[in-house]
Amino acid sequence: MKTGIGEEKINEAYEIAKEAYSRFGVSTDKAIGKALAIPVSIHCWQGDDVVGFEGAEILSGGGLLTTGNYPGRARNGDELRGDAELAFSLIPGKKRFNLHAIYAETDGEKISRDAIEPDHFSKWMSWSKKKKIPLDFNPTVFAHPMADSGYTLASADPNIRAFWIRHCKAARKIASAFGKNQGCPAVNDLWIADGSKDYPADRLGPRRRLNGALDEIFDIKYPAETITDTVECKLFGIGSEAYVVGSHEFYMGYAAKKQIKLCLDTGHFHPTETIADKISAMLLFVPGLLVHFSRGLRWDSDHVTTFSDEMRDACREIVRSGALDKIDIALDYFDASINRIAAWTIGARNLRKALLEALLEPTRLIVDAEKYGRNHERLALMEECKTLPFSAVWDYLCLKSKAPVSAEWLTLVNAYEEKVLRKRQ
Ligand code: RNT
Ligand code: ZN
Repeated sequence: MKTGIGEEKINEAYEIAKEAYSRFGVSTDKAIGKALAIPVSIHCWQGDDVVGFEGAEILSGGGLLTTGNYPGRARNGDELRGDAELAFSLIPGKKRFNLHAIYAETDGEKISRDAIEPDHFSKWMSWSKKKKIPLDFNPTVFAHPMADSGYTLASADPNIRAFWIRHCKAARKIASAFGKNQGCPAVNDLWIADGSKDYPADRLGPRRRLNGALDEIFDIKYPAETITDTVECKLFGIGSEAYVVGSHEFYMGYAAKKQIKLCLDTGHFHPTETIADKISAMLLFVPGLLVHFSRGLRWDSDHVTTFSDEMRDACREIVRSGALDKIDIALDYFDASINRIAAWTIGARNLRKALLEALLEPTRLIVDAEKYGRNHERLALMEECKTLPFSAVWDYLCLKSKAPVSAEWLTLVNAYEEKVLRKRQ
């Protein structure tokens, strides 16, 4: 496969593209600058199949499932950081790195989840500072004996509830320490799997308990410059097909009540329902959003995100909302059947591509057509945009930001697989 494209050709194609977009009043240079500046939070858990460093061999519980057994899963912090660094070099634009509580590094000491401290993430924090990659965080409220009943923060057992409240408080403390260390807030996303496989008789009780538990967790105040709190809703999971305590309506209400951000995960709604239309609606009632880009294939299967209509629509809505500063953008999927660095790279490059495409939309022209009732013009412009020379702008963005152009990055991933990943067996 010949992947290299000469710099001259890229520049030439870009000049033609630039002219084509300018006819619609769009500056490609500006769009590139903006697209590169949007932080994309890359999830650490694609690198090791959501196993973490607590000694587990596979992901179990929480209704999450990784399948496949491609060689080269990262087995410790150093491997995960090394793999992530290669991915970072292949993904253009601003990046963050998203950790889960199970990625604490405790030097072999067994620390209970409710007793983890910022110190257990000191390696992550110094790496983050050195690489200038800010961190985000998540409490891990699954894959643990205290979660075996299927209920955690909504459990009827006060001991179980208290344990997870302590864990979530510890997570917020850690996130806030990240924020202090990196000079910008760490997003701390709270997601729990609580729910029931079959129809419950009492839907209200668990929700009332979750509401109370969350109040205890969020009543501790941290400076907004250090932490951004978000809560993530879900429709169903494996083992919680009939009922999920933290549903969309539940967290929509909760986030509005507490004035914290709501996390919309693209895989967490009915299969025909997409999140694009939810963005503008929710922005009126909460201080902001976190979007988890994932890809459900028939169910919330967490496949690697593709450059799909769903992703492109969501990015367009994020950009059109004019609220980029209030929307945190993250990836959330895990595929153990393919090279994991490629999985990161494919998903993250797609997301950056979709953001660039959204920024290249001649939104003003389209909105004007709509405003004056010229809806044929609105439709015509939307359709014309689809065949503008977008790929030339994308290639140029990669070239300018020193990321590999086109499929060039595959050579680097394949070489690393040979040299490093295949030796991990
Ligand atoms: C699960 C949620 C959640 C997790 C991560 C690992 O359905 O999407 O965000 O994927 O916390
Ligand atoms: Zn998610």
